[in-house]
Amino acid sequence: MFERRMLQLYFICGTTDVPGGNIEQVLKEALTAGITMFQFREKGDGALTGDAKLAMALKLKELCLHHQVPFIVNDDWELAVRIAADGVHLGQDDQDIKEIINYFPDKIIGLSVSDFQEYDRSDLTHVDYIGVGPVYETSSKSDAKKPGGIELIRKMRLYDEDIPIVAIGGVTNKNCEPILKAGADGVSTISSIARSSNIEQDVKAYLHYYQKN
Ligand code: TZP
Ligand code: MG
Repeated sequence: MFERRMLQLYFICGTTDVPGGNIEQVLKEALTAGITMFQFREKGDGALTGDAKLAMALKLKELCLHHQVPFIVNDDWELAVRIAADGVHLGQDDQDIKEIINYFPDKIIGLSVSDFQEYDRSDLTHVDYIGVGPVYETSSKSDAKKPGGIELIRKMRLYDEDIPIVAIGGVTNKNCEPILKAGADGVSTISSIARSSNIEQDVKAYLHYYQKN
């Protein structure tokens, strides 16, 4: 069951996002340090497929379960159903949520929204949170749209005062404060954790912003 605070530090990762390739080790460290949600986003050149992807998803789900952190699958809703993940995150061009909602009773559903046109054409009936971005430039998504900056978050929050928002794209623990002040409930990141040389320190620096507010 979704809770808004789960969005505070939402780590997204696939095997190809990790230099050296040890996603399990990275996730273990990130969970121990206090991430609040995890999304398995296995895509792009060299990504695992088939049984190897399934086996990795099961291992990562197990790690999340141990830390009581929701495990979300990006795009691949059939995999999410098959392994009884805590939820699925879909993009604008992925499966229509209405058609699969019956497979996700009481599960978490996230949707990517990069601008107001996308917001307007999205049916948010079953959506628990929206991922809004990119806020800043990102090198983790090849087809990312133009960054909308803090203004995108501020305007989205005014546009919908209630929907849980997690900001994405180029976020680090050095630039997250204005994003949260602009009305995001949390931030999501790939590279600032996957490529961190000190995951514990970097995760704690993010969480610090919630402790002081
Ligand atoms: N959607 C919009 S930007 C992005 C996704 C998946 C990539 C975010 O990666 P990073 O490394 O945190 O900029
Ligand atoms: Mg997608």
